[in-house]
Formats: sequence, C-alpha cells, structure tokens
Amino acid sequence: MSDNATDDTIFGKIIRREIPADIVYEDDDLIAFRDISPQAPVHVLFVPKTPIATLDALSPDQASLVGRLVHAAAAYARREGLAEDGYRVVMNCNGHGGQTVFQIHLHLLAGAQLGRFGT
Ligand code: D5M
Repeated sequence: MSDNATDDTIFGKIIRREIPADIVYEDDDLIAFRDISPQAPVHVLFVPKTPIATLDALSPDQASLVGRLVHAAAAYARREGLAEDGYRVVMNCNGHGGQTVFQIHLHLLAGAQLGRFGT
C-alpha cells in the first residue's frame, strides 16, 4: 500500500466483496463495476486494486496502472458496441475536480450524446 492511501474506501470494500456491486470486469490488476449514481446510460468505474488515493499521489512506477484502466475501459466499450458512437473517460482529482471517493478510478460514460464539460 502506498503511504498516502488506504484500502478502507468504499471501492476497497467492493474489491474485497464486503459490499455488493454490479461488477462487469475484473482481472489481477483492476475491477470495473457500474456507478451507483449513473450520469449517462452507461456509467462504469474502472478501479485499480492497488490503493492510490488520488492522481496527485500517483508515483512513476504506478503510472502504467492508469494505462491499464484506460485500455480496459476501451476494450469494454468495444465489446459492448459503444465505441463507434463514442464515449468519454474521466478521472476526477481532489475537491475542484469533484473527487468523492479517494481511491483513483476512471469513469466510462456512454450511451447518449454527452454535454460539454466545464464549471
Ligand atoms: O466518483 C465516485 C463515484 O463513485 C460516484 O460517481 C458515485 C460512485 N459510487 C459511490 N459509491 C458507490 C458504490 N457503492 N457502488 C458503485 N458506485 C459508487 P468521483 O470521481 O470520486 O466523484
């Protein structure tokens, strides 16, 4: 575990199967499940199993994990037939970024025309 992270987040509990989630993908490094409060018809979270609190805490040796999240999201979108119409991936960091769960995660949003982002 990295110094500034804890696996005692809601996502850690999902990884350890202590609370339920609608899991759509899992491998040795990451898990993906449907967001409990979807902001699009398809809203899936891709979460590394290594506890890392925020993108700001990501160390160089952990950078490839983010690539794994992006690749897993793209593969999921292709499998689910979402790629041609398109989708968005987003990572929020700390307060102004809107982060509420302090275990890094990638949002995959799809299934409708998405609005532009901003304030
Ligand atoms: O995104 C955190 C996201 O996590 C937010 O969209 C709600 C979602 N969430 C919170 N609890 C759960 C559970 N138990 N299952 C599934 N999804 C959950 P952030 O970028 O930190 O704002």
